[in-house]
Amino acid sequence: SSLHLQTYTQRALRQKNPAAKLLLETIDRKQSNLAVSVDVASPKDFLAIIDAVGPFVCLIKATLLLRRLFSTHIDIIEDFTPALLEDLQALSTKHDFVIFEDRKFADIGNTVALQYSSGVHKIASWAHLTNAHCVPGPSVITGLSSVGLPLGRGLLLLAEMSTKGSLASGSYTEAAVQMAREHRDFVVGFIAQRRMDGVGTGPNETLEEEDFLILTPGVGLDVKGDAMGQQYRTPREVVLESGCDVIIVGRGIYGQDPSLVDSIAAQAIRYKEAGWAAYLARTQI
Ligand code: BMP
Repeated sequence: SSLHLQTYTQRALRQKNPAAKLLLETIDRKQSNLAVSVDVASPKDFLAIIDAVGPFVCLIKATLLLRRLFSTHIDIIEDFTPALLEDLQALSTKHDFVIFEDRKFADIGNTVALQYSSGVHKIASWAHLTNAHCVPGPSVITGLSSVGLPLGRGLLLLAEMSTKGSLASGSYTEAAVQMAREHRDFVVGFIAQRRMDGVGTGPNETLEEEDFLILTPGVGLDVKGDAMGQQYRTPREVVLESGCDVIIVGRGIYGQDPSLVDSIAAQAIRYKEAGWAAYLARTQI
């Protein structure tokens, strides 16, 4: 299957899941396949970075709200809505970007349904997309889908990781793709390092055309990795050579000093242009 050789516009028309459709339409409208990952500890920096990069991105990946401030299962407790969420949503409207909460759900169906719908963050009420590890098996999808599908949300499965020594490879990745195929209405794609077409199918098996979105972290133009196992590839390697759809960039854009708003915007433009050039090269072959 070569659906990724089609344009984002053509692919948006065929998408049935509202969150996936919105992402493809946003990429097309803003001519940007850049997502910025905002992993900073201060809410002030968090909002300032998003405001600076907002015009140049299709998607913002948030993590601060959950992983940095709360530990596991505390997010099931009801009663508190951080004003930060309202600010994030206001910026999403102002700059026209999709919100992806990088929650990496990985528990039994009943627990993930609670974590997704309730608790401090009520993720399902504001995040267009979220993601899950495949470790629990298909029940993690069933649980999340019971909450997210009626709200028009979409799920990405972690099929591969960018880190050195990742265990998400080979038969694990194949199982992730099979799980996604069984829940095509809610699972819209993968966090992965390459296109997943035909992964896990036998040599003579033919599949219905499938168009999973591939969102790819581990992207950098200046360095090859960090001191803790992260590995970077360029937008060209990711989008043109590996057929991925969205580049997710964090420190490559906000760098060492999250308060330097002008240089952050300049870096965002640089990555946006690199990602778009790689896409044009891919679709114009
Ligand atoms: P950075 O570009 O600063 O390395 O950030 C990458 C972001 O993507 C981080 O938020 C990290 O948690 C996330 N990520 C990753 O790097 N590799 C994966 O395989 C999956 C991720 O979610």
